[in-house]
Amino acid sequence: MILDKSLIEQHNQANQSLHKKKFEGLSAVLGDEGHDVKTILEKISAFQIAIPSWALGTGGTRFGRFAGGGEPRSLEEKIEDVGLLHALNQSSNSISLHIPWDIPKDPKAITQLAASFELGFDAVNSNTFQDQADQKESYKFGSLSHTDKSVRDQAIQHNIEVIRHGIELGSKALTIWLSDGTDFPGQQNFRRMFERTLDSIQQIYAELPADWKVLVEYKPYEPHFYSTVIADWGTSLLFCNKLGEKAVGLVDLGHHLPNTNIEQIVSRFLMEGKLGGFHFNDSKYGDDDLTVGSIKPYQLFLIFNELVEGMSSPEIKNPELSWMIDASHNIKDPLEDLLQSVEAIKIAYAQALIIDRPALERAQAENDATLAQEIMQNAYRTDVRPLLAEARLQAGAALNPVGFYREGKIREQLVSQRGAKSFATGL
Ligand code: LRH
Ligand code: MN
Repeated sequence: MILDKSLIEQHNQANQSLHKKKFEGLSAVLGDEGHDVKTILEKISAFQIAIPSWALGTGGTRFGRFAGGGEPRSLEEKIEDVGLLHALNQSSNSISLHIPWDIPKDPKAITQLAASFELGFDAVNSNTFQDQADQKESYKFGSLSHTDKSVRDQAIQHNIEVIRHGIELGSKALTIWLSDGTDFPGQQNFRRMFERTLDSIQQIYAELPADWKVLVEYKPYEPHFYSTVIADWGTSLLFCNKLGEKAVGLVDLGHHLPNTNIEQIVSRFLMEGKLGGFHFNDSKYGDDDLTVGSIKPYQLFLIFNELVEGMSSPEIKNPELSWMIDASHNIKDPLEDLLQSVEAIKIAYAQALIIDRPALERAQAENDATLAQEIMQNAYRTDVRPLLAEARLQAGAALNPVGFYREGKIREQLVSQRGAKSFATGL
């Protein structure tokens, strides 16, 4: 669906006066606190988040899936939906594809269609966690770590094929999330599984173009429930250091055991110059893939505090990061959910940008934990949403994307175009 920009102007007209009051009030306060609001707005506008091609339809669990209707039936319609999100928030200018769920049959046409929506392609994702209908070897007992060389070779070839698709689309990174693992003690030798996996990824690494990265995503469990080859950040970093400078870690917020200090993991990866990017989502228990900031918004703020501190520090030499969402929508409208997630990520970024860093460093030097918390939470408890809205307004996007989406009855229009039972590939 191509959005008529004049509708966005009408929406902004109707919401302008209240927005102006909030924005001018906040800008005055931030100015008094010594912040350069113009620079903050530029940073907020420049911050773009990639949308996962596998999260534009309704997700589900093994217990059920409740389709919401009007889902994209093809990669072309998925690009249209991401184009719609980007038109509403001017903050989602790329798509992360998952192969083979979204194979670009005509890469030239797909790239042109994406460009017509001002979209590009972020990391491409391989998939050796499912058996495809026409597949010769099964991944039941693993893929890149499999005991059988012919299975490993098949998985290696798949990843090389994914790189080729990415090159045709202008992507610059391959994401490897390896589901390989075991369900029972004694089922496999941990060291041999690691060594086979390293050898396999080294063969994939050798096929990476000079300006590409491989993002090594870790996850503690699921689909295996006793061990996972790449289970935690330490193992991801081990692989990255053994593979080479193109290999960097991918932090999926849902891939941590309860109460893990993720912000410290981010600080460690940054310190080593090995932080490649994020799969943003939120969770209360496991890899729940919920709306970003819906459960633990303070943790997200603390993660962005490490990012802003690290990325502005001359000591840190870290490559450019891939900012991506990885979510699954069981009950919410997928597009509303993604709009809320992008907003939550940018809220955490903006809050981290207004932390009084010199004062915080002084409090840290004086071991004044009380003052440090006051400084951190002054930023966290500042409603920065008028900054995001102003950045959208200046970029020609909607002051209130979810409000516009509902007022415009966008889902109803998609259902009338695509039908109530249309089904999107993905999770
Ligand atoms: C695994 C994961 C991975 C994707 C998949 C869709 O849980 O986070 O990033 O390949 O979700
Ligand atoms: Mn992920």
